[in-house]
Amino acid sequence: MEEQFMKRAIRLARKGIGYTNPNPVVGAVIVKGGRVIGEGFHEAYGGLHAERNAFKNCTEDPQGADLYVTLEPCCHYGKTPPCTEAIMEHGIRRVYVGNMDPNPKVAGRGVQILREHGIQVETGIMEEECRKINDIFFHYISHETPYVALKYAMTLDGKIAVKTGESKWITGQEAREHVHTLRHKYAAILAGIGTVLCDDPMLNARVRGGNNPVRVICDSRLRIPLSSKIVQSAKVIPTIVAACERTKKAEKLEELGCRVLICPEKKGQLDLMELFRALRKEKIDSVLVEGGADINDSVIRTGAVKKIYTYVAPKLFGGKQSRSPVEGEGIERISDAVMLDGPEITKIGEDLLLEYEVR
Ligand code: AOF
Ligand code: ZN
Repeated sequence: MEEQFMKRAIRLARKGIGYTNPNPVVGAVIVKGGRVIGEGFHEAYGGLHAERNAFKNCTEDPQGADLYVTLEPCCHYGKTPPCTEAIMEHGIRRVYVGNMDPNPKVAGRGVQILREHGIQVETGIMEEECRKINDIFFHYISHETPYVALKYAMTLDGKIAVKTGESKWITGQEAREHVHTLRHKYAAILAGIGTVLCDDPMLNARVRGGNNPVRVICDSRLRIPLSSKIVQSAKVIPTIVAACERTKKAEKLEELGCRVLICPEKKGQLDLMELFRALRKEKIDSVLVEGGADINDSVIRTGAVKKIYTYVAPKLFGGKQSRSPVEGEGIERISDAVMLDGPEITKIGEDLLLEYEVR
């Protein structure tokens, strides 16, 4: 029974994915006499928390009811008053919690306050499933870098382009559409200047009602063309051009709506770790890297990458000169490999999506 209602709360929470960053996604279900009498989720950043939405949607008096919530109720005054107060005011008898809230402002005190007021609290209900929907939040709240994920599409022989450089399209229509749901989930999308010069992409999230990620272009020498689609749309979609020095062109880019962010250089290249730190300071909780072979290698070597999404197309390209997803210098020993856990496998149209966690 407990699992059944928590599962429902998780399903509700998932509806908030992409809309709540950098806050968590949270779902809540109110149950009385074995029946659901109210439910809600955290719908958007700055909006009501899941618990308060569930109370708002109650069809009966929740006095004496049980509350199922995927994340420990908050006990702090943030953009909204503490949920612990709403729970006590409505006379909830018992609270079932998925995850404890790692936010230092809460961190166990939400549960403690409820118990001190005579409310029975059970914690750790479907903990792992609840944690999974908030992988970004859990990382963000306790690190000085965002949650970084890498995404690429390749053929079964591990190529991301044919030898002439042509790379459109590797995967089928459905997989390409799926990428847009990823872009919607992440607060920022990172690409290198090479990708902009080669493909002139938009890097937006083309899903109905979806949120566009902030576009971050790694462009140490400010080579991005003023006529590129990204620069031309920078007044509508937030765009950061990360460079190592401010040249005259920076002003022109700013006039067109870009933000030019100056990052330190490391071994002749833009220091990606410093870029990640700067993004985190601006409350960007997650970055999806959609780069080419070189930037993919550079971000992996920062150690900041937590997740890899690989789309595999049922095709073979062959060719020594056809590029692969991660290039750079490479390692000398197998024991130096970046190790991954997974995969979680989903078939999307004719392609496979493999999701790995970096160990
Ligand atoms: C949410 N939604 O449903 C719950 C949250 O910025 P605030 O004031 O909305 O507070 C955000 C914090 O509240 C968040 O980091 C988390 O610790 C806690 N719980 N947050 O956005 C919710 N229950
Ligand atoms: Zn709250």
